[in-house]
Amino acid sequence: MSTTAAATAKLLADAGIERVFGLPGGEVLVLMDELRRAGVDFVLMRHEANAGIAAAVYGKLRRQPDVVLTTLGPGAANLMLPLSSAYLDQEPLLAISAQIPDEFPASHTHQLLPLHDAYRPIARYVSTITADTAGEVVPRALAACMHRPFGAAYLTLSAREALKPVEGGQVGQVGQVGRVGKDSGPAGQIAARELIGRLATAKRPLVVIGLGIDPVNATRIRRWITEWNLPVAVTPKVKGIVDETAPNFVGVVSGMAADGVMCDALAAADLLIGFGLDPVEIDKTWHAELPIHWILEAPNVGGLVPAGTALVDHAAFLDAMLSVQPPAMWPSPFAEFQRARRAKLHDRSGAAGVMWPGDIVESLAAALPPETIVTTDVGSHKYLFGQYWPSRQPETFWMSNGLSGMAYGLSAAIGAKLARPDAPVLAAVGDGGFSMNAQELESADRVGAPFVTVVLEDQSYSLIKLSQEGKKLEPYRVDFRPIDTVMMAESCGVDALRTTNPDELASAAKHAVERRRSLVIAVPVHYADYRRLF
Ligand SMILES: Cc1ncc(C[n+]2csc(CCOP(=O)(O)OP(=O)(O)O)c2C)c(N)n1
Repeated sequence: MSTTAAATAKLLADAGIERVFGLPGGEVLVLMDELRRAGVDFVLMRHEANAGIAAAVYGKLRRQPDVVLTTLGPGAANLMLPLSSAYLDQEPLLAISAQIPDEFPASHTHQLLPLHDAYRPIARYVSTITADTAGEVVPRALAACMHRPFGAAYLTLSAREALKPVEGGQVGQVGQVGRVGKDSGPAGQIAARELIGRLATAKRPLVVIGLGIDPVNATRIRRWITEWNLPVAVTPKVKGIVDETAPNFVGVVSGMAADGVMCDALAAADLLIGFGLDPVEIDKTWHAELPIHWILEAPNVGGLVPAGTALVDHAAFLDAMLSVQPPAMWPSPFAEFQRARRAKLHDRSGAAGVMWPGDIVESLAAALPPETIVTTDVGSHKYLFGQYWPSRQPETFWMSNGLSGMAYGLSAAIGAKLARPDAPVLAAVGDGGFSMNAQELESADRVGAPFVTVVLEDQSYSLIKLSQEGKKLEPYRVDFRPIDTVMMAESCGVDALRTTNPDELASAAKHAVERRRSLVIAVPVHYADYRRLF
């Protein structure tokens, strides 16, 4: 006879889920074992938050929600970060944790937290798995994650309920969880005609592509931008949707390096086209102040749709655009901004004993193939990579930007490498963020997810230090003593080196990728050098 745990495991396996990430407690062992029997691998990690981030990236790359599994109480409490990330960064993530059984005496408060109440505001669907409801609740949770904007669902299953028999062994069948259907009617063509009319008279149009574009439309939007030679900018989370080495690429908007240049470029446009643009990525308020012609396919985070905007099928819209000739020509109207953006990357300070941050990006980009997946953590280095890493292919750049939560980069790299084992993966992290979850290097090595990690060492929370200086505050509690990155990596079983030589950095990274080996490269930088890039 089947149990609730067995039924849950079968439902997940039948939905195409091949891996569950997590960190167990006694209360989830039965479900873990049923997952094993159902052929679903358990990726054991060293912190639930890291497991959740890895699962979300893994799932998004596989175009389905993935699962993070934790124990009750403290393990479940550690899910706040990945569930918040899933909510604000549009990632499909199903979290399942144990919970105290409802039938326990009311006086039993040990490890009892109001988990549903805590996560309901940020999860699309929250429920309890029981013997009676598993067949309905699990598929509903998976589907909720894929309802755009993608997000999180949260389920609990008590250890007692996990063992209960499921009546008749019937739990229903679920197919591969797919995307919710969208309107592909004439709205796309109407929107196309309207925009063509506006483009006919525009001198400085700028297409700004954001998180709301589905990468399945990458080929179409690339064709449109290229054939019409339209100036284009992107937000960090869709870097690679267009080729950033192409001449019509203007830059990355939303708070990265060179943001002043990018904000000036946005203000200089006479037609801003927000293609899937989601303000969740924007740390300033220009999205509400500048007139934007929105081309949205789904609501933005929070269910928000700008007033008067009709949702359109992006594929139908782009097909309509591609069926006509461009209504005008736009010969490099943003050239001055493109030059200013590039110039910052080479405005080196010459500080001794460190590497100029621009050289880190340029040497790695020259050494690694275009299909390399880059993940970043949060801090000054994120601004650097977000603006200057020349992404060339879709879904090759991963950053926490809606939430902007530290400790994302390493975990995201694990999820990315497991989802795309043939792609080289590079994680770029600060020494602050690295010290939050460097122990996951051991997890990565153990589960067969080799990647290159570059740790930009400046012994400070440099982004915060620069902000402190910018506010003319006293230097206060933003520096720390170094923890030896090389020793830390080696203690996790991963090769490591330290260098301030760009050629050595490039060849070490290239060699590690070719040999499919994990490598950590510590690169000393000067925190103040970042100021020159901002
Ligand atoms: C979880 C979390 N805690 C705090 C912050 C605030 N914060 C943003 S950047 C940053 C500094 C990061 O330092 P480091 O990882 O060394 O990177 P760097 O800025 O030096 O490149 C901090 C503390 C955050 N975004 N996320």
